[in-house]
Amino acid sequence: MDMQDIPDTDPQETQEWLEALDGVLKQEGAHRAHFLLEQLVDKARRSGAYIPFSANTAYINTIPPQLEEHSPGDAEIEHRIRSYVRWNAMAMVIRANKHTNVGGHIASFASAATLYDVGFNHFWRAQTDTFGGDLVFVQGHSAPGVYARAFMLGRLTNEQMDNFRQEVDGKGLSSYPHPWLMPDFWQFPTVSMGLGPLMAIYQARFMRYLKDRGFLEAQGRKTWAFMGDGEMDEPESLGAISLAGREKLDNLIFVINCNLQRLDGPVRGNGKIIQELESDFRGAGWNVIKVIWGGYWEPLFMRDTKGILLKRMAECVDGEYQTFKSKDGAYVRKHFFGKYPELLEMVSTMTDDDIWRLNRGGHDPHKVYAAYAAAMKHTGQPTVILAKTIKGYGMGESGESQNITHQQKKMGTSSIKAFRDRFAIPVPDDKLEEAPYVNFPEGSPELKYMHERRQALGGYQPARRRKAEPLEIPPLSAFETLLKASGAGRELSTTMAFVRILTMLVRDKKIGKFVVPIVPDESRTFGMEGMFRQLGIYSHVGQLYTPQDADQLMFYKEDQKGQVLQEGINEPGAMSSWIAAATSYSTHGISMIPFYIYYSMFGFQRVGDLAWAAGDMRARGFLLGGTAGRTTLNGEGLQHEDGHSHLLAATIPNCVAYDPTYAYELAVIIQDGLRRMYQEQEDVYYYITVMNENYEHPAMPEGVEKGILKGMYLLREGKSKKNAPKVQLLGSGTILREVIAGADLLEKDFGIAADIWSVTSFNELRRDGLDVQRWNMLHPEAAPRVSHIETCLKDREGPVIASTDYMKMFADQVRSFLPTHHFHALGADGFGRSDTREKLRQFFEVDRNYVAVAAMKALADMELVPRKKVTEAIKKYGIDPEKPNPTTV
Ligand SMILES: Cc1ncc(C[n+]2csc(CCOP(=O)(O)OP(=O)(O)O)c2C)c(N)n1
Ligand SMILES: [Mg+2]
Repeated sequence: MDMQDIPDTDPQETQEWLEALDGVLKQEGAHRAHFLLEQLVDKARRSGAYIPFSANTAYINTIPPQLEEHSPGDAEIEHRIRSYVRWNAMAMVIRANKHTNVGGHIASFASAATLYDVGFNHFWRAQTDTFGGDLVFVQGHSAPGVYARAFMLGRLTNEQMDNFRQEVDGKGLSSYPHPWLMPDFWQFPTVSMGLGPLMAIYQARFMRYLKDRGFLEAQGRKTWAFMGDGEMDEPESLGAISLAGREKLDNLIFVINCNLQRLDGPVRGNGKIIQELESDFRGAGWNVIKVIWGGYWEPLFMRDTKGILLKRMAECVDGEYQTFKSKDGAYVRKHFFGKYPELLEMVSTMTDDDIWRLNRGGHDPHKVYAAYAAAMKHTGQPTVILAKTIKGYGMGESGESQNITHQQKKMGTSSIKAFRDRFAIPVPDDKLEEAPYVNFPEGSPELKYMHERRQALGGYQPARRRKAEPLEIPPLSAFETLLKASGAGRELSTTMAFVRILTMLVRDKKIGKFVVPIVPDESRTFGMEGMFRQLGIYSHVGQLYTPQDADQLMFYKEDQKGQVLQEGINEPGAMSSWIAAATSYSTHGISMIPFYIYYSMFGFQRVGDLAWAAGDMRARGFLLGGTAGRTTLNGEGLQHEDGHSHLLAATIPNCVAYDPTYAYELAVIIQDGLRRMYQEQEDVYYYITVMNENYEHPAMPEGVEKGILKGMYLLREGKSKKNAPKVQLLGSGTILREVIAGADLLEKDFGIAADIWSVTSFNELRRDGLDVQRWNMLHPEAAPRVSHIETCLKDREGPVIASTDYMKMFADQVRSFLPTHHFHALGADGFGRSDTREKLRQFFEVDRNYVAVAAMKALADMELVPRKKVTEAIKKYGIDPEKPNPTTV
């Protein structure tokens, strides 16, 4: 039963208890009262009473006025600054949309202006030589407010402001925070709702990891994350809050701008988003600070001795609160206070304007300051500030508190005029329509104040660091054992080869300590459990128990200095950890080398949007898609067998993806990745698939390193009698081995010479090919450039047949660079299923037999062999021509 539903069967007794509590509160204070109440509840529970936990407090500010810390700032100057920022943020959207239709948002920042202003003026410390800086996740579509302030500080020009959302010519400003587009300014992309909150939690956790491992000093740095109340609908927004609570991340502060609206309408019209979030966060172990009411309400609270005002505030739902602020003081008097005669009486001496002025907490800089100050001091828990505001604050009839406000990019002249008057902006009537920017002149107290405040906090924000000290990368020879043949009968998978490489890397004197192995509860799947003991699993509190396997060599060791991040069954969290590590060069000036290994199916498909954000953030690190391939992970079936992660990887412009077959290829790829990302500091990241099929690995042939990196090299030259037809066979990953077997069949059964090419990256071949094609199109009279794949195949005879463990589209990517070759791609299209590898490869038509048949058919099409030879091959290899297409069964 809800508290409100329990009837008061003995009001006099209730009164006595309340008076007793009042006495304690007055004489001994809130802490003592809290203690006694907890004792009472505890006693009742121990006596067998069922008293369900309520995580909610009253619908009032968490910090009572007498405990508010006061801002040392000059409130009047700050008000003027904030007013100008508001105006410029609005003006840049209006101006950009006068002659274009690029869009933008006014209402969100209008509701959040005070929340940002107080942070910029008093709390957010910049990165300096001696201080690491606070990390601030700005709500994506509040970006205009941040630009407006930067403009007033002289960090952005008039021209840039006018080119808001017009980036192509290089003088514009990004629609939202995008490090890819403004690499010196924005640190964190946030506009895909939910990713900001999730990534912020893991940034805070990674900051602590770096401190616990001795990379950073304890400086009291904070991660601040701003988000909308509608954004909290995203599972990603709330999905990791228990981790933050459990790990007691007191370096993390969430500010949720509760303007009660999202894009279409109210967030919780029939409820209260602040109360809902309060219980969510409190239940997850957070310190919750509600900033609901502004200072103008205080005289009314003082007179509310019977709690009727509080009762009214508690019963009113968000839908009503929104409607009130879309009307006027008279409406609020009638519909809010008018419900109870006592309340009407309470406001009888107030004018409608006075009633209208009763403000919300998030618009009161004193309340916001007090909340931020309390959050900064709070220890042992992360803090969430739930600030109640008005969406479209100041937009008046053009949108204030209206359901349409989110997408307003234009305002009528009368609204602009009202905005100007409300915030006292010095723009004359005849200029209103063009909404000119306003600035404080050089030498003015306001401009001085703005600069001084930032100087006191170490410098300007936002700001992003592009590079860190390069690392000294081991040469390829460091991986010598992997460059040699594995030896007769010594079979291993590329996953095992990867673990060997990783083990060598963590032992490297120069870079070993920077390596961050990350797993989502899959270490044993990939044979990495040896690292538990060797490196330790990171845990801020160390290990508070004797592990079950303590007597074993490779026991489950948790350690405050542990290097491995074991994220639990949580791919989005593990990916966020990887992003934090992969951007550490920028956020902390320390290049970390994260290797995140997971089931390839639970990679891009599961966390694709985070992978996209990682590209935007210029993340540098390695993603390892383990147990990859539609037919190689054989027994796990439809949900596990990945035949498309490479195609998804290809969608990310700076993700470099490889599908290697042999240990030496893997070593070459990882060594060069380290060089590119940590020595040359290129803003790319790697996706490498590794498999669980065991086989022998040959020694690296002479001179193939460049080809491996470019995407293909000649593995074996076809040998056959003179004038025999020739084919070019391409393969990647484990299916390369089927291709080799297919070549043997062709030679043995039909006397055909097959050259075999190991294609380590169809994705890279395509990028190179497209680049060359483009250049040639634009330089029609110059000597044409030649792509790597053309260089490899242009003088080679015969059709080209490719087979992979991925969809046909994967190999088909290179088709257009071979205009004169007959090209045929085999691939594993369709839903996977469990069976043996052999059966699966037959089912998906990517095995040796299909390679041979496809080659024969291509030769027949080119009239190099008679058609009946193809039929003969089909028969010989036991293929049923009427077998259904695997994509349809
Ligand atoms: C994943 C995702 N879905 C949808 C959107 C489109 N979108 C942008 S803002 C917005 C509403 C945001 O509401 P809220 O979080 O309450 O922020 P406010 O503007 O009210 O501060 C939506 C749906 C998005 N940016 N990202
Ligand atoms: Mg909102």
